[in-house]
Amino acid sequence: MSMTDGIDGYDLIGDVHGCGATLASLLEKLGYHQRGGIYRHPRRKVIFLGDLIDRGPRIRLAVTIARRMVESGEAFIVMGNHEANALTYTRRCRDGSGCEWLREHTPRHNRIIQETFEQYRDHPAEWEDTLAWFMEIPLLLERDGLRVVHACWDAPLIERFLARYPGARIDEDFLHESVRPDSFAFKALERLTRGTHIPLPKGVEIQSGDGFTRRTFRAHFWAAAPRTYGDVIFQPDNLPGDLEDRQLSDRELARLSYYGPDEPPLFVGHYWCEGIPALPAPNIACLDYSAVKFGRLVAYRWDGERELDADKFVWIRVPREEQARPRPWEIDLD
Ligand SMILES: [Mn+2]
Repeated sequence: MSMTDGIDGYDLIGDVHGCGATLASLLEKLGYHQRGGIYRHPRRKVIFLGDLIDRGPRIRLAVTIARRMVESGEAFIVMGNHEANALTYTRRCRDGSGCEWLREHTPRHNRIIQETFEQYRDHPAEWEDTLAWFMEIPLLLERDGLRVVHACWDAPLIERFLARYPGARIDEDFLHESVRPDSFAFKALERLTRGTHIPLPKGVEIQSGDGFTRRTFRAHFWAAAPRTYGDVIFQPDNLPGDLEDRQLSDRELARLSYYGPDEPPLFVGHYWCEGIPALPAPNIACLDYSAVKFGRLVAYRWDGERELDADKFVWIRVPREEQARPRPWEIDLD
């Protein structure tokens, strides 16, 4: 397949979460070289799957590398739930709406964005400018025969969303609408950047590996005829007891999205997989392998193939030992 701009292909990169030095190492491994503060490849472009910020040690570096590539046409990016969170967390509600911030400043929400705030604390203008850039990031991308979204490609929702936002970019009204659970903006932002969550039965909780207590589980969208929780669960944490065998109710089935095997290749991040990268379906790849939790920062080298190939994953391991981690090389940030 011939591609726009005559390039050979795209290198898709999963959730970076502030692992800026690891990102630089991954780009070098993929054959990108930095000149004048911008990473370039003579015949390829990068697509970032969102979630550049939060959690990791070098958030500003991660954002700067990605943003410079995007703004100079060397890369594309879609919005992750963490960028969406940052936008709503930092916006005051409109008068008469009965709330203070679009995303409530609860202890849980504070904790999620804490690292980002600390690392930008001495750079307030850069943070404001970064938030403005987040507003320009599309929720999805379809290009040269591939599809990209942070968490879930839900075709009916995307069709409605694109009818209102042909460039796939949101605006202020959308953000304000997105905090009302009965709104279309809420449904679209939630499904595209966070995927489908199924509430656990009353009283059941999961103590998750990332330290949070969860009362829902993450469901995937590539099972043709799912019947049980076990048929759709997609997360490292197991369901307690024998809940895997529990039948999905009609209501739960109606909530699920479905992406069939004849659709174009689709790349997502978000689901913090673990271990050696693998393909959940022949036309779907998840590239979030928990880099920030000492997993792998993962890329997929796509050359136009309709059927994906697990040999085309490329990754950098993030070891726990400080000395063994990628060197924190700086691209000139000024
Ligand atoms: Mn993520």
